[in-house]
Amino acid sequence: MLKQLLTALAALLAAGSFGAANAQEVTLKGISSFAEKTFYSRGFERFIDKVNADGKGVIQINYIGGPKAMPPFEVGNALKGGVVDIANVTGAFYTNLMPEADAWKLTERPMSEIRKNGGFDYMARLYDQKLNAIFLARHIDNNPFHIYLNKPISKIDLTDLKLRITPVYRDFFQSLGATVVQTAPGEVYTALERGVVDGYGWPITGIFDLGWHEKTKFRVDPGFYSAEVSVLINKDAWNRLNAAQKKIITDAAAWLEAQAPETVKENETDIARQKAAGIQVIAFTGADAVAFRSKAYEAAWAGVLKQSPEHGAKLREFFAKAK
Ligand code: 173
Repeated sequence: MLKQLLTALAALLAAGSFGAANAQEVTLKGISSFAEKTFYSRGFERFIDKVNADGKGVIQINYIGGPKAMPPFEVGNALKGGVVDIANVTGAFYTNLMPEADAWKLTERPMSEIRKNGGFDYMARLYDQKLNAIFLARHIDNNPFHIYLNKPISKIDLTDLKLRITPVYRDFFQSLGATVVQTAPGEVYTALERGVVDGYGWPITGIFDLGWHEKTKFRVDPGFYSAEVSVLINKDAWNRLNAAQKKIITDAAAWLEAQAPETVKENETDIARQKAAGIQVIAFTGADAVAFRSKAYEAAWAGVLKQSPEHGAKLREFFAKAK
């Protein structure tokens, strides 16, 4: 009798008709706004490997790929509409939907603190309202941006220079007199090669991934801000998950975000690699460095406040260094 019951139960489970849809393995469609296997995709790829290992028979992520599959500035829209379920993307790439997301670059406190001081919850509400999404994990932090140039500068002035940007750098570079042109990362190499731009903004890591070191003469120090790349999930996709599926995702997300401080080691590796590649450092030091960095933050916060006065003021309280 018991044996018969168990056989019947096994048949039901195999047919997926037991416990309705909840017992079935769910597959989420995942996309990265950075090229596959390059620095800013690697954390997401580790996250996918973990979910797919821990989630066998429960939840899986089908990794569609990077910008070859979808233009990076479209990823926010695709996530919002549920065209993709889970995305690796930085706030600057979806400012069309949520200008406040670009303020992540201005955090001067660790994410562990921002998750406690109300800043994370404040942002989470904006992700809910504006992007129909849940912010799972920031895997890039402590990773400064820099100006890379092919023409030297001797003072903090970018007049007569044409620089490749994303929203990350716009206000700061323009405040220093630069002419700016926005491109996806995939277009930077060609823009440099053709002399369409005299330089570009990019973090300290990753310029080797797409070969830009071949077309880069100078890096300007110090760096500024803290690059943010994060894993987001569409809210409807999230709401369809059962408790076990959600747990696999949230555990992997916490695991991934906990690794973000290790970005610092990669910063050091790429600084050495840039030096070995012959990239010269134009260093502003002392009071110049202080002025350079405070200009960077002032210009960016002014930009955030202009686009979103109320939320911007709150975010500044949560994100900026305590005075
Ligand atoms: O320069 C960029 O494309 C950009 O905005 C960015 C943001 C985070 C990480 C790497 C690049």
